[in-house]
This record gives sequence, C-alpha cells and structure tokens, in this order.
Amino acid sequence: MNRRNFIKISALSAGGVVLGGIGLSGSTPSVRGQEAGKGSAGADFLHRTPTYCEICFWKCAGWVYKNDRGEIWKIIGNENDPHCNGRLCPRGTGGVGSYYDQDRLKTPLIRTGPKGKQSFKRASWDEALEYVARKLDYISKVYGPETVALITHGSGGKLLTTLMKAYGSDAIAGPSHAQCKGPRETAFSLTFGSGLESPEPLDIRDTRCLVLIGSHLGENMHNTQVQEMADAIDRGATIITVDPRFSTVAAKSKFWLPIKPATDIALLLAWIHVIINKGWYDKDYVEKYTIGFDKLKEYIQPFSPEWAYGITTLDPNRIRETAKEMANAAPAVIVHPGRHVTWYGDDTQRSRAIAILNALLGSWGRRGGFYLPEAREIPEYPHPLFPPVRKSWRDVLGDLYPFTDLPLANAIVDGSIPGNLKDFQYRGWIVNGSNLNMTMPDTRKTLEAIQHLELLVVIDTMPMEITGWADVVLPECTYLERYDVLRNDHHREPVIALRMPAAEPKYDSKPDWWITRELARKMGLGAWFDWKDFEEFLDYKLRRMDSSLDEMKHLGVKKYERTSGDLYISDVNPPVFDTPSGKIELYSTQLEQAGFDPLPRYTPHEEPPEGFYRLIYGRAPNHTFSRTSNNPNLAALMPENKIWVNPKVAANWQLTEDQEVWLKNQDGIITPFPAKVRITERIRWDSVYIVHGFGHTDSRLTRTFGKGVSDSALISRVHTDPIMGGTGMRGNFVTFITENPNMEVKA
Ligand SMILES: Nc1nc2c(c(=O)[nH]1)N[C@H]1C(S)=C(S)[C@@H](COP(=O)(O)OP(=O)(O)OC[C@H]3O[C@@H](n4cnc5c(=O)[nH]c(N)nc54)[C@H](O)[C@@H]3O)O[C@H]1N2
Ligand SMILES: Nc1nc2c(c(=O)[nH]1)N[C@H]1C(S)=C(S)[C@@H](COP(=O)(O)OP(=O)(O)OC[C@H]3O[C@@H](n4cnc5c(=O)[nH]c(N)nc54)[C@H](O)[C@@H]3O)O[C@H]1N2
Ligand code: SF4
Ligand SMILES: [Mo]
Repeated sequence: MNRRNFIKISALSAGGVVLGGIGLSGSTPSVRGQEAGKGSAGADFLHRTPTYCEICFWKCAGWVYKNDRGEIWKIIGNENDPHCNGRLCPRGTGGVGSYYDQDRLKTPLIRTGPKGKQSFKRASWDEALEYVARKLDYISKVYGPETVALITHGSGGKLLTTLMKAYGSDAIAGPSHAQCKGPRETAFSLTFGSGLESPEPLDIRDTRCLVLIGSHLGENMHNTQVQEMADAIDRGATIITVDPRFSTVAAKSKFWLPIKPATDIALLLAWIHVIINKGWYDKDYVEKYTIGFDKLKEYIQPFSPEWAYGITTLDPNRIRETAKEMANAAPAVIVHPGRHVTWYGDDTQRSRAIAILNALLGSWGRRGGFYLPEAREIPEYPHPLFPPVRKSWRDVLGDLYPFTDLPLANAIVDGSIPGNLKDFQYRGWIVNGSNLNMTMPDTRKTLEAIQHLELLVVIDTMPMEITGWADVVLPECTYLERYDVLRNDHHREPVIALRMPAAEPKYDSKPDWWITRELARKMGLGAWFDWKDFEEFLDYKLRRMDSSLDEMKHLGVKKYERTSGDLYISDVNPPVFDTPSGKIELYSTQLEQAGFDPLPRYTPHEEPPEGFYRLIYGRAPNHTFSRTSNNPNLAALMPENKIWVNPKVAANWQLTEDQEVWLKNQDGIITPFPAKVRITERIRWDSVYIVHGFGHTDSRLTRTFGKGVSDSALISRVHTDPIMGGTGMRGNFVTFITENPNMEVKA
C-alpha cells in the first residue's frame, strides 16, 4: 500500500483517521476488525478471499483476511482495482464492524401487532417466505402484480429485479435515482446523449482545473475521485469550490466561493456569460459538436457577474477570475457534475447549466475532462422470457416527469396513498437495503403510505427504522458472508470484480441469492433461477468472459482490453452524441417541446423566515448515510453528528459549544432528541449544517439510538423536479429550541 497517498487521503477528510492508528488491544469481537491496520499480526493471515465493498456504492474491490482462528480480521484494497488502487477509505476498512455488530438482524420476523410497534415473532425461513409468497399471490390476483414495487439499493437488487419481472411488475426503483443523481443523469442525457452513471468518467488525475459545486470530495469519500484529486492538487491543479460551507476541500482550494444557498444557477449563467462574451470558449469544439450556440449567446446577455452578485453574494471579479481560470485550463477542466443533486427542485436545469459549461470548455471526451468509459457485457444465465407487464410504472406516471427513464421511489410512495393517482394504487413493497424512513424526504408521508400497504417485506442486515414497519423482515447476511452478482461498472478499461464469502453467515441470516431463489420457488417462479447454486451461476457467466470462478477467486479483479477505441475523442475517434440532432444540445429542443425551458433559467427560491435557517446536510468521511452509524468501528470514530452554527447565530441565540438543542422546522416538526451545537465560521449565518444519517429512533440499534439529529424528518417540504421527478430537499428551514420540548408535551 502506498502509505503516503493513504495518509494524504485521510488528511483530506476532516477528522479522517487511519483505523490502524487506534489501539484496541483486548478488544471485544465487535471491534476486532479495527486492529487490522496494525499489520503486526503477520502469522495470523492464513488466507484471503476477494470481495467488493458494500459500505458505499463506489464498490471498491478488496481482500478479506482471516486469522488462524478462522475469524475475519481485516479488509484491504485490491491493488489491481481502478476503483480503489489498493486503498480503502476509513469506512471500507471499518466494514468488518458490520459483520461483528451484535445488533444485527438474527432471524426472520413476522409482524404480530400494529405497524410501527416492535411486535414481531421469530419465524423460520420456510414460514416467513411462505407468508410472503402467499401474500404476493393474493395481491397479484386481487390487484395485479404491477401494484407491487421493489425499492432497492445495493447488490442484491439485481436478482430481486429478475423476480419482480417474472412476477409481472417493472416498478423497481432505487433511492440512487430521484433522491440522488437522477437530475444529473437526465441533464447530461439531454445535452450529450448519455448520462454519467457510476463511477463518473471524470479524468481528475489529468485535470488542470476542478470546479466543485457543492461536491464535497474528501467528506464525500468516493475513493478514486478523492485519490485523483489529491494527486491533482499535488500537481498544481486549481480547485474552485462553490459551497456555502467551508468544506474540507474548500480549505484545499485556490478559490472558495461561499455562495448563498439555492443560487447556483445564477453563478453558472454568469460564468457562461463571461466565457462566451470574452470568447474564452473552445470555438472549434463548439462549431463541430454543438447546436444552439447562437440562441445561448443571445439568451445569456443579461446574466453578467454583476447581475449574479445581487443573487449569489459572490464578488463579480471573483466570478470573472474563476471563469478565466477554467478557460486557461480547458479542455483539461472539469466542472464536476456532482452526485447527490436533488436540492431545490430545479436540479435538472442546474445540471444542464453544468453540462453546457463543460461543453463550452470542450471538456467532454478530452484528457483531463470527461473520458469515454467502457464496460464489459455480462452474459445472462438462461431463463424464460418475462411475462408482459399489464401496466408499466411509466404508464402509471402518465404525463408526470416526462424525462425520467427510471422509476421513482418517491412516486411509489405517493402512489401508495389512496386518492393520489386516478386508477392506480401500489399495494405492496419489497424494500431491500434502503432505510426509507431516513432515505425518503418527509418521513411522515412514507409512514402514511406504509399504513395503506397490504404487504411490506424488508430485507436488511440491521434492525433499521424501516424494519420496524415491515410485515415480514428477512435478515440478509453481510457482504462479507456471501456471493453476489459480479461487479461490472464502466471505467477507463472494462473491469469486473468478484465478491465471495469469507465466513459462514452468522445467526440465521442468508445471502440475497438464496432468499430470492427460495421465494421464487414458493411463488412458482423457480424457472428464472434454475441454477444449482450461486457458484454455478457465476461460473457460467465467467466462462463466457474468458475467465472462470476459480480464476476470479485468485484474482478478485479482472481487467479487459478496451474495444471501443481511445479514451478521448479525436479525428480518428470521433464522438457519438445520442441526441436527436446527433450533437451536443446546448439549446434543448426536447425540453422545449415538452414545455420546459430549453435553456436553464434562474428562479429565486424561498428564503428562511425570521429566526429560521436553511437546513443543509452532507457527508462525513467516516460514515455512509444511516447504514454505518451503529457500526462498532465507525461509531467509535464518530458517534454522533452535531449542528453546525455560525458564531453570529450562536451569539444571537446565546448558544454555547456542545450545548444540546432541539431543532424545529417550518412545519412545526421537532426532533425527538437533542443534538450538540458546533459553533464554527465554516458555515454561513443563513444556514445550519448537519451530517446525514444520525438521529436513529429504533432502540434496537443500541450504539446509535438517540444520538444526534436526523435531517430526514425535518425535510417535510419537498420541491419535486417537474422534468424528472427528483425530490429537492434543501428548501427546509429550522430554528432552535433550547428547553426540552418533549418534556413539556408529557407534562
Ligand atoms: N435526508 C436525506 N436523505 C437522503 C440523503 C441525504 O443526504 N439526506 N441522501 C440521498 C442519497 S444521495 C442516497 S444515495 C440515498 C441512500 O439511501 P439508502 O441506501 O437507503 O441509505 P441508508 O440509510 O444507508 O440505508 C441502507 C439500508 O441498507 C441496509 N443494508 C446495508 N447493507 C446491506 C446489505 O448488504 N443487504 C441488505 N439487504 N441491506 C443492507 C442498512 O442496514 C440500511 O437499512 O439516500 C438519499 N436520501
Ligand atoms: N463519506 C461518505 N461519502 C459518500 C457518501 C456517504 O454516505 N459517506 N455517499 C455517497 C453518495 S451516494 C453521494 S450521492 C455523494 C453525495 O455527495 P456530493 O454529491 O459531493 O454532495 P452533496 O451531498 O449533494 O452536497 C453536500 C455539500 O453541498 C453543500 N451545499 C448545500 N447547499 C448548497 C447550495 O445551495 N449550493 C452549493 N454550491 N452547495 C451547497 C453542503 O455544504 C455540502 O458541502 O457522496 C458519496 N460519498
Ligand atoms: S469508497 Fe470506501 S466505503 Fe465506498 S466502496 Fe470504497 S472503501 Fe467502501
Ligand atoms: Mo447518492
């Protein structure tokens, strides 16, 4: 492992800690994995098995080592993997804790009392799956199979998708779309003809200028992006960070633009204005590959840096200076498209402005900009054709959100509440690897929808909030105890990775492939899962990809030669833009025809009322969403989140460091537990900031229950993007309560 780089990455993350640095001798099994980084247990490392990480969706490949007692000991990155280059982030290293967590779900559970109350009986797998299969039969007969939806995040979703299609439903949604990167995917598809997907094909390692608009790399620990950015900084690349918060990366940036929240489109229009009017755009590229430049040029005239100053509070000279910096670096410049982009409801338009700016700078398909990625096709294991779907999710949406090409988790929630749709209502959900209570904005609405369901099945590893509302809970074993589908994301070169079990599943938990196939068999759909076991399933595919399961057990990761040509565009490798015009559409006739603005427009958003502050949220380097806060290793690094408050605001409210307060939002929703205040200049006076994923309300999560504050419950106002249905979550305002409001209620 390249130690220098590892330290560099950790140093980038505020509070980032190299796990091995923490002495935990005499530790209980639950924190054992943490000793891993010491590297002193040499003789203990008897063998290693390949995996890819499930702690976030960068899916870094690694090796799991066991000690001579056969216990899982540590995970290290696979040197050959371009997702990680041999180095895991602190969360990936701490992933061992998810295996040892004694709070894990241990057996299948069937509800015995009202929803939301912890009234379950333990059940055998046979009993639990039989219950689910009969309920699904019933829903299929009475309402139709298309009224059952799958909401899924993570690797198990692939097989469950097959099951759903065999059953007759295509309502298969992930929070990684309409709660995450959906608007970006739509905007880039409208502009360039293809989305970005994951990992984003950003050539950060060769860039000369990286512009981060609310992308907080270093706290957002998407591994190789952070590594490549650290290298780019070393090489003298300019980083421009636009963030109302002095993020970790803002501290490493040549320019920090502390923008007033919700005004980014104004800044982007001003940048476009300057770059066009000064003639700093890539003329050849624009001429050759784009349409709509003249319309854009005319449209952009009013949007000067002075105009933007009045909106964004950013110095007009700074706007010009940063535009120049980008133009000087072009085409080796990346205006980062972001990832979690569902902010204010006009997010597709903001992402369109980012796409347009990149097009003007000529960065798409260029070294140091966006490279042309490639993935290998994975052959299907033979199975029968799927039955036709009687009513597809797209038909259910009708005219709503015309530009989403994927189902929306939020539309499934909405469509489960009677009266919201004319002739349709979802009746059952299968939820896999998604803690909807914290993942979906407006928890109240999610819970209302659940009350109307005939069936809620939750497949999870932990007793997360969502499991408390399930009719049936199915405990999956952790990623360290199972085979999964092959990882097959696009990259600079095609690359696949294998995950295999390093240990037997603990308790009575099972791998997703087993759960799905047994359920399919009980539903009479076994023909879609007609393999002996998962080894045979994987080997069948690998043998058709010049490999085998045996080979992959030794390699972990396999790279293939590119077959689609060079990484970058050139005269001999011309780009293909899958848009109606075959060009980059600066002006979008598709949007125009559907009645939307063909060029991005700035619309003012509501301001916080007197005494309230905008609630913004983000990531911490040591945690992923709500899934890691109970992880023994990671909870030790960061046990709670705090409420970031500007010193001016603290003085007004007479708040002191670490004082415990409750938050109340504009709709009167109050947090159930207090959280500590962190007073810091790093946040603007008009906003407060919290790390997403804390404030758990399920007491079965013994380590994290009641610690910190959850943004999700406070996000009761959602601004939905009319173009593609993304849930804008940053239009909520909070104020402080310093005396225990929940005591008052009881009294
Ligand atoms: N308020 C608010 N909402 C957000 C966000 C935010 O920042 N703030 N972020 C949004 C974004 S960008 C995203 S991508 C989504 C993320 O949404 P989710 O992926 O739903 O986020 P988590 O809260 O981590 O919930 C993951 C669930 O999967 C379970 N799990 C973990 N490993 C496994 C496994 O191997 N198998 C199974 N079956 N289950 C497993 C965990 O125990 C947990 O219950 O949330 C979105 N929603
Ligand atoms: N450690 C860690 N890393 C992760 C994850 C994780 O859970 N943990 N999750 C991964 C996933 S799925 C995703 S989608 C990404 C999300 O990560 P990113 O896409 O990088 O960022 P966001 O979460 O959207 O944005 C958070 C930042 O936006 C700033 N911000 C708030 N309002 C505004 C505004 O109006 N304008 C601007 N310019 N900035 C604003 C906040 O201050 C904060 O710094 O992170 C990924 N990486
Ligand atoms: S970035 Fe970290 S948590 Fe995400 S997959 Fe890689 S090692 Fe795991
Ligand atoms: Mo995300």
